[in-house]
Amino acid sequence: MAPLESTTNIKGPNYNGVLGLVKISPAVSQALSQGKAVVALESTIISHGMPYPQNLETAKEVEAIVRDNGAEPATIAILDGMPCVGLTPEELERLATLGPKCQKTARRDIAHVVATKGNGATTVSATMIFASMVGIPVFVTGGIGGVHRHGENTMDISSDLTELGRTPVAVISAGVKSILDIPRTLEYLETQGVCVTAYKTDEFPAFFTGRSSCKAPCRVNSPEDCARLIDANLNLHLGAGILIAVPIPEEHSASGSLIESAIQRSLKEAWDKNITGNAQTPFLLARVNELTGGASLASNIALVKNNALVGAQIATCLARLRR
Ligand code: PSU
Ligand code: MN
Repeated sequence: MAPLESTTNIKGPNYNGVLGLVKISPAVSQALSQGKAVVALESTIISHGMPYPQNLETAKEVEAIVRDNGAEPATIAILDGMPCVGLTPEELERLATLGPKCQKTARRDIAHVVATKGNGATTVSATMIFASMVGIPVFVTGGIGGVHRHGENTMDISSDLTELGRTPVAVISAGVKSILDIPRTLEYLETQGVCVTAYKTDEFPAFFTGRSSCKAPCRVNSPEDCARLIDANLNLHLGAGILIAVPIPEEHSASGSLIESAIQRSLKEAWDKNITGNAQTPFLLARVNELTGGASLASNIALVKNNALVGAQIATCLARLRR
């Protein structure tokens, strides 16, 4: 029998006591030690959220937008069992080509992926954990998971929501997709004590469109407003995260009725095929894209890039505030 050895090395920088359990790229490590702005990015959106090669192109463009706006991008994934914060171009390419062969990794999956030296694409929940561990308070994604439709019966509620309740990272997203139950998602976030705020609007955005008919609990009007909110949350040690919901730019917003009918059909197919659990979100995303002839993917890419721009501006303001 092979001798038992630890699955994580003990070398590397020691941010917040992480002691090499996590590999931090030299660029991210330098930015963190100098108090510069860093933006965390997730990897399930690359592996399961978009097809190749658009996933790789988008991931690279998003990193470039973050850099051009004064912050260091830190894409987070688990490679060969090692949680990585900041990927090399080769690592990013590997993740994108592996695609759904990577394990979709939420909080519950992390220990298993590390122990088996697997490749894990981190969801919002798992990405928040590693961002928080190394001291990155700002994280950009496309959309977060939520309470699924009929979630009151299936209990399918994304662990993104409980993570937001327990990990002090601000997540910049385009709100919650209408494949989910938006009013119940907002209720659940309230129960979890998560500050939910909409960016330059009173309405909580619904990913492909800026409109959900749900009023956002609060509103912010600038990156400075967001930075002050994050700073207050950290100073008070409230412990929970913040959701900053940025509406998709009007010119990229998809036709509401086209998307809605594709969503309805995809939901029915998922139900008929009994696609449940963590397979449901990737199935719905891919099906809605097929049924809209790629229109939903184009909107998805546009909103992620816009979130990256806003997120970098917020991270830059926050770094100035906390220096
Ligand atoms: N919504 C999207 N694109 C995505 C996801 C959600 O528009 O890629 C991914 C994110 O990684 C999110 C995860 O954290 O799906 C939620 O999965 P689930 O619903 O199984 O919790
Ligand atoms: Mn689920």
